[in-house]
Amino acid sequence: MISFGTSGWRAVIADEFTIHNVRRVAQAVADYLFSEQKTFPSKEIIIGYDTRFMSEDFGKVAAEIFAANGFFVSYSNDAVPTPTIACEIIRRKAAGGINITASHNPPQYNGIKFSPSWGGPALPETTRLIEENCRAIENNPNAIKIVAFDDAVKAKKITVRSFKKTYFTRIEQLIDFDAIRRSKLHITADVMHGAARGYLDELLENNRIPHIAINTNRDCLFDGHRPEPNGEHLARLVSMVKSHTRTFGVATDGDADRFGIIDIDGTYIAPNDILAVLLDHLVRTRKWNGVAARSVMTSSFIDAVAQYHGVAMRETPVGFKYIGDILIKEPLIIGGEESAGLTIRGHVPEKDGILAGLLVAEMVAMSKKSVRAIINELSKKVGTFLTARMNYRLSDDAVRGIKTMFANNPPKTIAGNHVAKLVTLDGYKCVFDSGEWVGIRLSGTEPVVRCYIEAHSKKALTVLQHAMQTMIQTQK
Ligand code: VG1
Ligand code: CO
Repeated sequence: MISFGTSGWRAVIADEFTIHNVRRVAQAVADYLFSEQKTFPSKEIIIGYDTRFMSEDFGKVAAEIFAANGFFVSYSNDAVPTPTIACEIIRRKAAGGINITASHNPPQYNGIKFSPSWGGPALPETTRLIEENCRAIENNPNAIKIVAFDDAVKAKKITVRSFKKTYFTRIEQLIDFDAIRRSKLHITADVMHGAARGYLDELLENNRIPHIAINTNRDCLFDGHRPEPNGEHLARLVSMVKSHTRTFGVATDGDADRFGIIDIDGTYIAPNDILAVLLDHLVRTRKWNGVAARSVMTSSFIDAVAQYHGVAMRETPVGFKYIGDILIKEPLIIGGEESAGLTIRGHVPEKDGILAGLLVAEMVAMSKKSVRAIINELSKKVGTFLTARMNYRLSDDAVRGIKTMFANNPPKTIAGNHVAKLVTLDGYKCVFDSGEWVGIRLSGTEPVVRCYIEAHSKKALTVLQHAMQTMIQTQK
């Protein structure tokens, strides 16, 4: 059973993530393009991969299928960020692209992300058809067409390329590297052994920004933890930033579409806060107006900033595909998610951790203040928003119990707070009269239930955390 979750298909290597299943998915995507989508800009497919175990080999396996199906494949010569693939799909007017990656998941996983010609992560209406094709192929193994990689290269059906140039040009158009250079800010870049190596560090090098890059070697075990740039996994970056003056830390996840920010004093800054301060920064420095977007479990700090500047807000289900879709259709200034994904006007409809880190560096450089100071100043104008996110591994029975409770008898009060609104865009979000809220949903990338909380004070945050903990534990 191959299924696409919040972003792509992910599975444990050698269990479900096998060469055979990669062939199935590639054939299913090829079938989708020919039979369901019918028209696409060209017969070109972009193929990239991350730094995981055998990712480049799985990429070749996919290339062999697309070439045999009559596509011209641009196969990356190295591990490549997901946003770089998005950029290349759009520049080459390709039919789409795939990335062999399991993003921030633990090392045992690999996966496939598919983006159609518009460059953003495929929407559910697309992945549903691909899943159906996968099932049809399972019953008819002859449906898979294959040509040997080297033969296809000789026949010019597959070309091995670097996707760097266009991407670097784009980032250099969007980021004020001169401002960063003039500020004499030093940057420590933690690429977490992932696909930003050779990208984030090279961009800093090419633009003469004093920097140190860490964890640039390939390590398929990612130092023993998943390559997710949150507070738990950036100890080395924190200690480097603490031991150097005027140094700011940026990190990226396994496929470089998420960011992690370590302020100049060595503290980790929540992505929710970054989205809010960046909207303010973009409106003030770029003079942009239009709309901003966030997924449902993301903090309303950005809403408050949007309201302050007269910018309209859009709320989406979880997953960057929905934000990407808004970027294509509306004058988006910035769109983001609490999980540390964002993109801005003029960029691809895909989240980009490299762009995000550099944009925060630009903001710090221009304002000559720490990120914390910028957040505090903004909070004085629009209010304080504190957030928490908890993950629970629950039994199937417990998950069913929670679902049934919210579907049939959603709580009317939680920890004494009256539920004023129940948002059901993705899971359940209970918004209280005060605007504080709690949310609960099933992850589409990991076998966990996620619980999200937003409050206006530390005390309220703790009270709500306990209430949710109790609610979830009584289901076990
Ligand atoms: C998580 C995040 C979501 C993000 C998705 C893909 O999904 O919550 O915001 O878009 O991962 O990120 P879920 O369903 O597990 O909560 V990535 O960097 O893995 O492509
Ligand atoms: Co990612």
